[in-house]
Amino acid sequence: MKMVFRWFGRADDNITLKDIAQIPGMTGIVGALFDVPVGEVWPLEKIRALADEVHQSGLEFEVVESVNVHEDIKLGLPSREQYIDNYIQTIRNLATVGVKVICYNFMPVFDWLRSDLAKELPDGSATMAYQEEIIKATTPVEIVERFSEGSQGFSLPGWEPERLAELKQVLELYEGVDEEQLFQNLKYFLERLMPVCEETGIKMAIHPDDPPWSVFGLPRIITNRENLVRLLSLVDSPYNGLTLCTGSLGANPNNDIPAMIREFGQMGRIHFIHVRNLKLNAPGDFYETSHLSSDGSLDMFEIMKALYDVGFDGYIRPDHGRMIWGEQGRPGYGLYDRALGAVYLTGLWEALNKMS
Ligand code: DNO
Repeated sequence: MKMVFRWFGRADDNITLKDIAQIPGMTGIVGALFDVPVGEVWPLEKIRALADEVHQSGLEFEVVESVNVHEDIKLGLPSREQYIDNYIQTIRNLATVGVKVICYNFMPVFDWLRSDLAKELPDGSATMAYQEEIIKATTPVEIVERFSEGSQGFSLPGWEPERLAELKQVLELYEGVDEEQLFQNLKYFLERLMPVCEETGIKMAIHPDDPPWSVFGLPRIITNRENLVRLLSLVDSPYNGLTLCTGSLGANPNNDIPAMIREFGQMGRIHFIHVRNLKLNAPGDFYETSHLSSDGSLDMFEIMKALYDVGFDGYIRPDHGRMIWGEQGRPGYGLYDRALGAVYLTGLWEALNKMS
């Protein structure tokens, strides 16, 4: 496995590449161009500049998260053709600088969703939380406002202002789209992409829906084992794979994460994994914890063991961390707690390796 760390770029991160390179065991960053509007081609010169900057710090740049998918593709509108052509050109440009995996998601309108971006825990740290009853009592417009107020001045991944500005119209467009239709639209998208993925060697790795159930009446399909099986069979190619996110899928206690890792890992379809822990209070009520097994509801040893047993050789990153030690950072993406998480996961891996 290769341990990597998400970085938002020099212009929009409180963390430097030097900070990241100093984390023990870190091999590379997970990056993106955040100033290209969703749907447009990522220019080669900009990608190259980012890659050069990362390489100069002694880190690799082999994973992109995310190349976001334009809503017209998810909606299956005729205008999707142009956006898919653009996506394909972006894949080609990313391959040119050595990118191997693209993480993306197919969640209508909203990406990850929380009711609280800074819930205070008894130890004084701050974390992100989700309570279904709060979400149910909040309108989509209010949630967008809450995210922008709670973002500490940072942009939040997946919450692109230009898309959310047209919230009402976009939500209306989804009124006729159910889960079945969304699957068909995903299949269409993947079928168009696969030849160029095979040609360039870039693997597509879909991120699960977070949380893994419908929000605001919108369809969500990347939610459980059965739907993941269906997704992989939409196009049965190793280039159609997964970003297995333990925290997203783990919000539903019926999702057995180690079992999923074993099943999909054996098939060679997990290209990237986000490892994070969370504490489930009740269905639809959770908050994110440190990565440590004993702090949350997920067993990190069992997760790492499943990865180890299937011979996982893809990319792994610590996922959301709490704000600790007085850090003022992008919610979920500070330096300290994620660095602790990374080293903890690397330590579990070392133990598994030496015990085997
Ligand atoms: C949130 C992230 C997501 C993820 C996208 C991938 O913190 O896990 O925004 O990057 O869903 O497309």
